[in-house]
Amino acid sequence: MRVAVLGATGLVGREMVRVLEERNFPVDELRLLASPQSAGREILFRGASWTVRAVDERAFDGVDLALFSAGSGPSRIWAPVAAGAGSVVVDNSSAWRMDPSVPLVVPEVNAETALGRPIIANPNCATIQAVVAAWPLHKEAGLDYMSAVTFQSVSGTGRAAVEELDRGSRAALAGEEPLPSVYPHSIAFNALPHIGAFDEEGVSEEEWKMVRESRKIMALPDLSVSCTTVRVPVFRGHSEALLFRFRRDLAPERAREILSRSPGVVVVDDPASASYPLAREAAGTDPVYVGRIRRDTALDRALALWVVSDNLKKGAALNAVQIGEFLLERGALRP
Ligand code: 11C
Repeated sequence: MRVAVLGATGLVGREMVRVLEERNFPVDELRLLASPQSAGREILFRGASWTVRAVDERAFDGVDLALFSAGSGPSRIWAPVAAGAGSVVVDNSSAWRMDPSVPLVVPEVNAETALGRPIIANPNCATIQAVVAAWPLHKEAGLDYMSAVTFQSVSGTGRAAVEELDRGSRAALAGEEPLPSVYPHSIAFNALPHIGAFDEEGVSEEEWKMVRESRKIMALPDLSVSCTTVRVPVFRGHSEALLFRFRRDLAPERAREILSRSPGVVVVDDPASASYPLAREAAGTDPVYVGRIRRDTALDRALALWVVSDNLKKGAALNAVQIGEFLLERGALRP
């Protein structure tokens, strides 16, 4: 199997390489691709050093699976080139997500939609963990409303933001005023209700991703979704306060039982012993952790949950590789 990673030097690209290795994906040749500025860097894979090369028109020749995490602009240019060369593209940018001809895939929810498609979109990290938790409960009780308030780590923005949190925290502790450059305000010891640009109604891009992508992945076009997305001073791992309202009553005990045997989910839910999902414990791990499962204090037939996952793993690289694994299992990749 020839596998390409476009955007190989970015945070998600590097995680893709690690996840391919960790899961023992059958890679015979790994083609690490990036912009010309990043070409020549070396990345370790299975104990050997692989050189990053600049992406060009021939870069995807012979490639079976191309994992993209290079941003929307490069994706729009290179996904058709890779697909034209016969590769299956799994794209982590937002370029193709809402294109009706492109499936938006979370394997635990809608893996089958990926079959036979040249370009497959990997959803936004905050959306993935919400739908992994929502889907098994929807199948039981019929989801009709979802509210989400997110607490998203800086690694969702990229390496410069990780450095900004580190620098800003040190500066603040030294009694200096941290100077932000990535975010409009200092992220150190702060919470910014601002992820992506705001539209004329004041809704942010990240909030629209939660609304639109959840509907598309779960094939629930009429699902009502409320959302506020917030950036918090956490390095890795997104947390979400979710509220699901169902058509039929669903007891918290039953929801816990269903989630405990749902793929990709780990229930951590014993508030009496201060046991609930935490970003620092989720960081570097695969599952979507769910806890604080309880009836909502206001709405009938509604449950409140606390859902945490590593945004670079299940929220990005792992989900993309799992799509590749599903295609491989179904014989939908060449060789
Ligand atoms: C964040 N969710 O945490 C974003 C990162 O559309 O894939 C991922 C952006 C995307 O800032």
